[in-house]
Amino acid sequence: MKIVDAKVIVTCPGRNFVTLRIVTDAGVHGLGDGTLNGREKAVVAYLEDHVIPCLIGRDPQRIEDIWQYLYKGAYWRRGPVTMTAIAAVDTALWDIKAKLAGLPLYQLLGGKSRDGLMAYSHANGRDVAETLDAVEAHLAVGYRAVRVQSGVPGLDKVYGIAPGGKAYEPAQKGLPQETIWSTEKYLDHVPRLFEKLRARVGFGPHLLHDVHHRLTPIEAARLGKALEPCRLFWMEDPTPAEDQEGFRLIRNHTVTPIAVGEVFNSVWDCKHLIENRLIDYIRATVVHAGGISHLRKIAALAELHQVRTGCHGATDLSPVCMGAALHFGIAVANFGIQEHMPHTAETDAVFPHDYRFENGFLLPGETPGHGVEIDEALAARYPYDPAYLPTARLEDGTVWSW
Ligand code: GCO
Ligand code: MG
Repeated sequence: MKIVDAKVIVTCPGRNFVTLRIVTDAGVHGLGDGTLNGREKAVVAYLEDHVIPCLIGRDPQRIEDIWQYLYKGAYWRRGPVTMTAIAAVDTALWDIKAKLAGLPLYQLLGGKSRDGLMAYSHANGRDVAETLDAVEAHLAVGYRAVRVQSGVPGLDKVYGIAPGGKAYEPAQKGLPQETIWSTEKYLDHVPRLFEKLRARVGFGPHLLHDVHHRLTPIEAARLGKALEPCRLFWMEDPTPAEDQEGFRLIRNHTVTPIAVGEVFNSVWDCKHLIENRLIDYIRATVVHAGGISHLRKIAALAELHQVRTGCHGATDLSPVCMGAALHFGIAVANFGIQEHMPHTAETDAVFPHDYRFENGFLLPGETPGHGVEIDEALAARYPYDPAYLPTARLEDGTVWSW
């Protein structure tokens, strides 16, 4: 069997997505997500100029061999662009293999380890009152776990908050926006928010919070400690994870569980944190961490250290990634939770899929493959529209992590 064609499809049904479609001489094709928010065209060029020419003529059934060939063969290893491109190929090849077998992908990964994937949604509000209402609305539609972000008094634009109660979408059209950040204002606000929240909803629902890389280790330790009485499911990205020993300092001070890894792209980013038991959940996912093949290795290492998965699932990961992540999550032994930020109706129409949300859980479908397709004619009606994630500065003008 041979790969006879491969094509990159870029579409913007509200936000930009990059999709790789691999075609075989067996009449079967596969899809992989290759979206890297704000840097989409770098992956497109990597695939079109450097990967696709090397794929034509290869046997699509040799998934691991092609993975190793693209990783080792490039000489320049790792990095978000490379690993997203490899992920797109790998996901498409798993899709093809499952279609050839006539099985939903999770059957090839060992079959179901559970009945459904507990999902967490995003509740946000401009102030405490609006945030509390938003959390209740998410619980009312069945979520058992909710990530909570709120506006901070004295700060104009804060990560995770949408203007006017709309669904939050971090990337903005045009050049990157600048936002102003104050750690002091944030640290004063967040513990009070969660105290009020627990008083309102009790301890039944799981509550999560994303710090989004903006604290130093000692500040994160203070926040984790202050939040202990509120028993969070996790505190995410408490500090930039390049400084991995910083997590030991956080760990030494708090039992609030820690989730990290949405910007990781290989097992080498995860190794120290997992082996030293510095985190509880690993957030790497299919599209940015080398595809199903590589994510399985990350999860296997995590399993040895009782770290569970918590795959990134923001709207900048396309339905193709979500479909693949659900097949992975239902099969893997150490699943923890799955992020769920529903896509817009326009995006769902471009990417018809068979996964669904039911009663707080996400469920992959039974269609052979990962169950997500692309309507190319519809996709072509939404041309690429440049958009960037915002940037952040401290109140004195110093560039900070957004
Ligand atoms: C999350 C993430 C996202 C990222 C986004 C960047 O936890 O879902 O932090 O909101 O900011 O995916 O592209
Ligand atoms: Mg996050």
